[in-house]
Amino acid sequence: MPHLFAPLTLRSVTLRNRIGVSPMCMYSSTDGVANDWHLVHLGARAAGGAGLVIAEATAVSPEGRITPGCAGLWSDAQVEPLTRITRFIRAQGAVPGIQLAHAGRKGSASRPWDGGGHLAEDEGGWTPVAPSPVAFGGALSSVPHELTLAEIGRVQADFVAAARRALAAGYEWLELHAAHGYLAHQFLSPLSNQRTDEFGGSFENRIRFIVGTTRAVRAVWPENLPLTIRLSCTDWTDGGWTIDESVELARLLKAEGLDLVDCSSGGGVEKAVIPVGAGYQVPFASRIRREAGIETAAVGMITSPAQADEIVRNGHADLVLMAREFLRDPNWPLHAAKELGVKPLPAPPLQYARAF
Ligand code: 531
Repeated sequence: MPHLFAPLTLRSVTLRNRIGVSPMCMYSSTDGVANDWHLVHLGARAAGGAGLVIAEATAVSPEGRITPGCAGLWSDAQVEPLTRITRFIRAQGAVPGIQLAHAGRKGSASRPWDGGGHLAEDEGGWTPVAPSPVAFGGALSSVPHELTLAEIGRVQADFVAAARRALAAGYEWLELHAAHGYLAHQFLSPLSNQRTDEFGGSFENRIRFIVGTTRAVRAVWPENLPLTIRLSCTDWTDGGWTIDESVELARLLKAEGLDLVDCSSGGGVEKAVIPVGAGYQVPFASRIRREAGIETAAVGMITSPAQADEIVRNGHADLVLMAREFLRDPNWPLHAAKELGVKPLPAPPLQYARAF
């Protein structure tokens, strides 16, 4: 089994190690356009030695944003500032990735540091959309508009158009966000999907949105570049989406040309009881990898080099993604290599060499 600092090749993209920066919302865009903050945030972590740097949940349409500050790729004007970022990430030896997303009923919220609740239209918000007119609950109390069949097709077309723009911006790794209670997850879970048409009810119907979206995106995303998905592998709630369903979905998506499943969990309902602890989601990555025969990424409460290395060495996942740990230490990979005694040590940027 490879170790944390062994390269990973998917299609014709090779990561220099198995360490990725998880997509993290920055809530710092205006009209969905990336700026200096995003360049520094993502660029610093590429310079810090990550193999993969994934840009935050990037909305495929304005109403698909979580907050008015979220990133977007619904317009050609959003491409150029991202091109600057992908160029810098690549120059540091990392692979630039992006997560495409639609927030569904969790959209139209204020930024977390402003409370995170739903915004009214006169506060800069909009009417969120969803598979069914069921509010998330708590501070996300707006009842969403139930998508019509034509509107579902439109959202899927938005994913395709955004994927084309991501390619134009220089991204080499595309992740579809189907986790954390956002639109694709809302279709998957019976707790949020109460439709009686071909997009709701049976497993086959609930997965129809993401299977169709994956197929349509794969058709425009180049053959030589990896296409991946983030799943909430379980709702941690009776009557919700399950790990067994995730395994089955992973098998089906592999047949559609999907290359990797990024295994997260939760976020679909307000009151789930989640056993959060070190590496608590790793068993999902391990099971999907083993039973669906697809590459996986482990994410969630992964902080120490030994822990990350163990996940890869024991074949639980092919890649480890970290979020908060990368906020604490942008140079985590360089520090981890030293701690693990990796030989030869990965080279820091020449400008920083004297510090490592
Ligand atoms: C945290 C989160 C993790 C797991 C379940 C629910 C929420 N994140 C998720 C982010 C937005 C900010 C909070 C996204 O997935 C876009």
